[in-house]
Amino acid sequence: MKFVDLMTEKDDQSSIREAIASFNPEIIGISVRNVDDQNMEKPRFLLDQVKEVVTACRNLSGARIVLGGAGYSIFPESALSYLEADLGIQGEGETSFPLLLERLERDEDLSGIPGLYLRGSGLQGERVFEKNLDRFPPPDASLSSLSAPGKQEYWMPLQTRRGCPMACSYCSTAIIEGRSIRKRRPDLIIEEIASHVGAGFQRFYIVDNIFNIPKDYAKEICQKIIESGLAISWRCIIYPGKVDEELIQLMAKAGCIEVSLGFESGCERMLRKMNKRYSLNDLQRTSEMLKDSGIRQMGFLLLGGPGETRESVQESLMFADSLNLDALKITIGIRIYPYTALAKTAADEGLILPVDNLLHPRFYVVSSLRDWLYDTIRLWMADRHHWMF
Ligand code: B12
Repeated sequence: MKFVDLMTEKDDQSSIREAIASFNPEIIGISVRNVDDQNMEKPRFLLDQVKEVVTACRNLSGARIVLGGAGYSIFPESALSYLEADLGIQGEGETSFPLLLERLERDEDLSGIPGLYLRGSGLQGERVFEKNLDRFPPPDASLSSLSAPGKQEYWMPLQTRRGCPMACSYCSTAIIEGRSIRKRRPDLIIEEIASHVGAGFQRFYIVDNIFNIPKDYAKEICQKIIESGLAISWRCIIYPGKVDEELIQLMAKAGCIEVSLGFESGCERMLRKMNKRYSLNDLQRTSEMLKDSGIRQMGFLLLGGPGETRESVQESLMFADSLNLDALKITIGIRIYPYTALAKTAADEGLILPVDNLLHPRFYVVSSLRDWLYDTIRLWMADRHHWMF
């Protein structure tokens, strides 16, 4: 087996050529993380780069090509057909991929494999969200192609739980990870961190879609990191409001130095429209607690969605100003993902056809606000250097 990290390789084509020549693989798995960059003004569709990778593999080898990854999982059928790979696994790879390899090796029928798609024949087996994540081995650090000198700078990804019970109107996470929360045992997480620390890594990015739900579990992880004495720094994504003083203090003590705070709007009415389960008061409070504990906060605004008006935008910008943000990322127009409330609204309003597979990015923006939004945000950003979009 060989692992090729095209994010760090200088030349995709020669890396693929060398890897294939070195051991003549029977199966090639490709992880498709991003389909596009969610940027409405100058959208970048990233699957054409992936297609080049698929084509290179095809030209150099007779191996079957299997797709997977977060981006792929949102569009299991359309991405498979666009990329012209052979198979794809939607969602978790740990159970289905080995099962697929086993069946292929024995030349057996592939039906029933959870989340498996065959190009042209669709889904082969209903998806399963594994309840016991501790059954899975931790990521094999030896497969990482990271070279020693960069270790100190690198934010090693770390996952503590999967699934999201929230139902934000525009979000695709439930399609990727499911709605039920599945947690890993905290002592196993500490073991994983310790092994990375042993290999020279000190910085971690907790890639859970939301770190602070459930709150008690988040506290337990922080507590265990503190008890372990591991001197690490980490960042994570938190859901506003679902925090208390104790959690924020524990996070700071455990090494959390920055959180992403996707509050998305500073208008109470818009928060309800997005199906957010926090209020502006909750947000204010979260931001204050973070400031008091010395954790940096990176805010996110998502402007132009259903119900947005000039007034609600102004409210959001003023509200963002009132928080203690170290940085703010503003997104204008919301990328429409399949099976979301936003997709339904967009179809009802005739903005997209109900049959659109949405693989090529489509954005929701209140059309009368589009140009005004860009002008307004540029104006506000002129003297706010910590804002970006
Ligand atoms: C954490 C996260 C981030 C962090 C990343 C931190 C880091 N150092 O990695 C931050 C906040 C920085 C970030 C930024 C962005 N992100 Co982001 N992010 C996520 C999130 C929440 C989790 C990703 C993750 O690491 N999961 C944990 C790992 C273990 O899971 P996984 O990679 O999916 O792998 C599993 C399976 O997919 C499968 N699998 C994976 N590969 C393969 C391969 C094969 C062959 C098989 C069989 C299976 C398989 O098995 C694995 C284990 O079960 C996802 C949403 C989500 N819930 O997945 C969005 C997500 C990936 N991000 C997304 C986007 C768009 C972005 C940004 C472009 C946003 C922006 N406008 O700036 C940037 C781009 C950053 C970049 N350079 O890529 C989108 C991508 C969709 C799209 N439209 O392309 C997602 C899906 C969110 C969404 N909107 O739906 N992100």
